[in-house]
Amino acid sequence: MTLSREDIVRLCERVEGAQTRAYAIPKLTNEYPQMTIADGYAVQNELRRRFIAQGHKQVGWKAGLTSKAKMQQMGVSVPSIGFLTDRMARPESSAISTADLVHPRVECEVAFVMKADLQGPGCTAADVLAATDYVLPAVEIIDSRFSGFKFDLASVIADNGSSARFVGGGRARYVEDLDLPTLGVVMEKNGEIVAMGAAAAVMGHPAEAIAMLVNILAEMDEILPAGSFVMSGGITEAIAVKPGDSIVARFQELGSVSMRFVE
Ligand code: OOG
Ligand code: MG
Repeated sequence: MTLSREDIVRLCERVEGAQTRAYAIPKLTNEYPQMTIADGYAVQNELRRRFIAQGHKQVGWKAGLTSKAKMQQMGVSVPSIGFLTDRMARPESSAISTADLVHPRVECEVAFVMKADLQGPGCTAADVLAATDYVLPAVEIIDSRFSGFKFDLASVIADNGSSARFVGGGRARYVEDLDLPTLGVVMEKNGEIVAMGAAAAVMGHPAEAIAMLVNILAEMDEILPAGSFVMSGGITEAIAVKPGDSIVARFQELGSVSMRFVE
């Protein structure tokens, strides 16, 4: 780590301001070029601590940058994790305001709900599947707070992996009844197909992304508790949305998730 405790608090306040008041900020590495991934997680952890102190409830975690499409789109090469809270959840079919977002984009993900605690290091996809209660389709609304989408991994991790909103829906299924990697997804915006893919795009199997997440948590002395809602990462690239747009994500075997965006 290169950041002092003062730097961490300072950067956390900067990210918190950008997230809660919806404005863009320059990537943190402009000012702190030595920032490492560990520094990014130190800022993210400080943000999580502050949100929880303000009464937000953590509901789970997300893996990000787990598909080649996303890594190429974002110009990074290692996945990341971020935390999810009750304030980020939105109901299915709802109208989602963009007034409190900077540059929202949507992506299709498979979400896992866990029935047993998981602990790394050494967590495998098989461990994840054994600890999974069920999976359901989800759309994540990510919102990078960095101007012009110019960022690097340390900055995006500090910004909690661009987490902003998420919507779960469709049909919950047991993993043993599905062939997850071959599940197809199609994203429609205003009735037109804008992205499609198969869940294998996420590290060959979305459970691999959850295993990776558990192993990253272990480095921070954290476990993935039973009951957690975990998003395994965008299957396709993220699609920009603006007020007036309506989105339907159709998942083979899992049903669909829809929402519309308003001012
Ligand atoms: C980082 C968030 C990545 C995913 O599913 O890959 C992510 C970003 O693209 O801003 O959530
Ligand atoms: Mg995502």
